[in-house]
Amino acid sequence: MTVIRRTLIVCAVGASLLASGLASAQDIKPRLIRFGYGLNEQSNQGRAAKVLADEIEKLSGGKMRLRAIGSAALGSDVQMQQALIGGAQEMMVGSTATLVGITKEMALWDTPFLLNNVQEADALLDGPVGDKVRAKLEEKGLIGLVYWENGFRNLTNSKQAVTKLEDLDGIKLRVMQNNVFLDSFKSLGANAVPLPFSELFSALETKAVDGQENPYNTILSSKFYEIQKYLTVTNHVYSPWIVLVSKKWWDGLSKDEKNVLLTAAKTSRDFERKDTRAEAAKALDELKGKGMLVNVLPAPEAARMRDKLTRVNAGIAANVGMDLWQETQTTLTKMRAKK
Ligand code: KDG
Repeated sequence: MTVIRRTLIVCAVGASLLASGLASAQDIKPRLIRFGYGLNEQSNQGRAAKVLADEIEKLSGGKMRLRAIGSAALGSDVQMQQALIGGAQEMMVGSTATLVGITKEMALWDTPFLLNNVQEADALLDGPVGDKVRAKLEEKGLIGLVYWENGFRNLTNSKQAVTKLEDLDGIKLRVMQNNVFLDSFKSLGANAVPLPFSELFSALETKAVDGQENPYNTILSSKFYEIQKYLTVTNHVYSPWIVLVSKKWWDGLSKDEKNVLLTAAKTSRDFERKDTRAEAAKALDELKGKGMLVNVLPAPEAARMRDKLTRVNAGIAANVGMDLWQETQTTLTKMRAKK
């Protein structure tokens, strides 16, 4: 059946339903959702966006349709956050680190070496502490549905293997647009350069910056191995992503529509974490296979890094509020005591 013939049939059915009053125009036209993200379609972020779209279509019976638009085509994280607040875009996923300018409590997730493993990450993010931080977004015009996993961050650069902190001296290191990352890497002696993710590949390619830090999956899916020779395993911070909805748009949804989004978001979260972890387990070998020279920061140097980086903790605690900071530490201490 040709497309034209199929379209004509749909129009005819639609017209008859409208005429019969059996369906309003709204019933036929699905509610469209523009969902922006920064990595490419082949990344863990892109795969989870597709799961989210499929789930929303299934749960709504086709009445809601999410269009996943990757590679920062709708703008950087910061630009998309503003578009959601203004109601010009419905949804996005992006880094919690770039949200600190809107909701200071998000800085909690920038705390160097806060989390030892992904089990702690899931428990904290999906528990009372994570809920409290998400809830702070609402007064700023954003609804945080769920956290996805970006992952533990590691250093890459084009100049030399980083085997001691002094090797970072003078390295132009791209960091996310976030003061904790800026201050952290300045304290390590790097020349920290804040840039949106969408500009990172070209900045590395033109040597505007020498290095960056991201999880293995991003280094792989964004092909940083083509322009970064050295990868130093530091796992210096666990980065979440967060799935956001425009509150202006959210407030116009029915209860059922909100439930569809929340249920689909939770399914996408569970898929994304599983997929991200499976990919990360293989990514290091794949990066070696792509020619990257990988070294693990020696333990004494890692201890020096931890000592230097955790000096930002007092500032983070003051920023997020001592109650939230204390609740976070208590939660982690209790989790670790059970081991
Ligand atoms: O949109 C991409 C960013 O949200 C994400 O990858 C954040 O880790 C990040 C970075 O380095 O910008």
